[in-house]
Amino acid sequence: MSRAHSVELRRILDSRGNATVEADVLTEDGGFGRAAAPAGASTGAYEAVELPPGEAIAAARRLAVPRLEGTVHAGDQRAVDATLRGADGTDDLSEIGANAVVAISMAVAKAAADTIGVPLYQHLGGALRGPSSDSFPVPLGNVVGGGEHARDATDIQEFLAVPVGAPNVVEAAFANARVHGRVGDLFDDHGITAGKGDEGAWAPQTDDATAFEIVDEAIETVADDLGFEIRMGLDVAATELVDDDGVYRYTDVERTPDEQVDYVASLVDEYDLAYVEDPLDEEAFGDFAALTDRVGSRTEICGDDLFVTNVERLQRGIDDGAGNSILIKPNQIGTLTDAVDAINLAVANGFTPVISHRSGETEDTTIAHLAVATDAPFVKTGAVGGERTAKLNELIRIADDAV
Ligand code: 2PG
Ligand code: MG
Repeated sequence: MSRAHSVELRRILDSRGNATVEADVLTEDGGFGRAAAPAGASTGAYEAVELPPGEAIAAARRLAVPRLEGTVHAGDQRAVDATLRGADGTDDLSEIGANAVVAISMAVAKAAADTIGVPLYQHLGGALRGPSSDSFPVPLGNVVGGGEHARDATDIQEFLAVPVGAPNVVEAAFANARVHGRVGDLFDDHGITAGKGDEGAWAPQTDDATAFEIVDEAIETVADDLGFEIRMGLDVAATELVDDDGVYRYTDVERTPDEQVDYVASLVDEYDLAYVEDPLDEEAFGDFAALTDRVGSRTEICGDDLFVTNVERLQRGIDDGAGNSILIKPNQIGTLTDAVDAINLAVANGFTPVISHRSGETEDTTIAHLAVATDAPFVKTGAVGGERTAKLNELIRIADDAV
């Protein structure tokens, strides 16, 4: 194994034009890794703490870098991440900042992979785990969105294309791009103005009901053209809709928690939804359980703000039957080890892990490798836009290695 020789940090631009943290790691044997932290807009209250990048970098240089350089073996990710946690000393990484911590954690993993000359997915998954051509993470493609990701658009944050019948990841990625294109044409045909939101999805000046009809039609047309099944998914991001009194406030309608459960269950039936993320508030374990009880046998009820990639919150969800799926965002919890622990706990308990980007992204492709390494059934990457296609194109390249 090779020790970390140097850890350098800098501020770079993310896809929204905000500053984020990038880390460069060099090992003693010349392995190099570079990674950058993404950032959320609809962040959960229980996420690890992101600091202003300048502060995070200064704190990391003072507290973490001296403990890593010349000391820790880059190939021992668990030891690297324990060192990062020890240097920070808080549960929510508020001393160093989860943005600096996750950038270093991911950059070390890449440097370790480079040192031994293997792809990152192979290093993360253990030497034996490679991609297989018949099992690949299905990309969830964001084709229409609003909420915190776009002004004057839908209340529901993300309408997703889910190409469950695609024969391989290449066909799946192109199917999502095609649905995105078809949706744009349909908005045009209907005279609906649509810009683009933070993740490249159309941000139409219309209501959720119209968006459902248009996405449904686009998916049906593209599925017919391509000859495989594509379904619809949602990220409701309901925490952003709920007020202090617990009522879900949409532009034209209010729903009590019980009505919200009924509404989402009716959407699952009406649109045959394959996936529903954060249909309820981040505190609403009981309502998640009620919804999962009703529709969990035919769709993924995924906790993002609910679980924040945190094993303690996930364990509560498992105990309560709240959801049957967990969104995995490494920056939500801070290290790759924590993210992998959440994936393993999920899989051991029949919960589906979904590896995810953030609305503020960079060209970093770590999540593509993490999805392949852990054999995750889904990866949420967006459908179009350079920082989104960076991940999709990396999945396509990885697929070339498949046996
Ligand atoms: C989400 C994400 C990514 P954000 O809610 O799932 O789509 O958005 O990064 O803004 O939390
Ligand atoms: Mg979400």
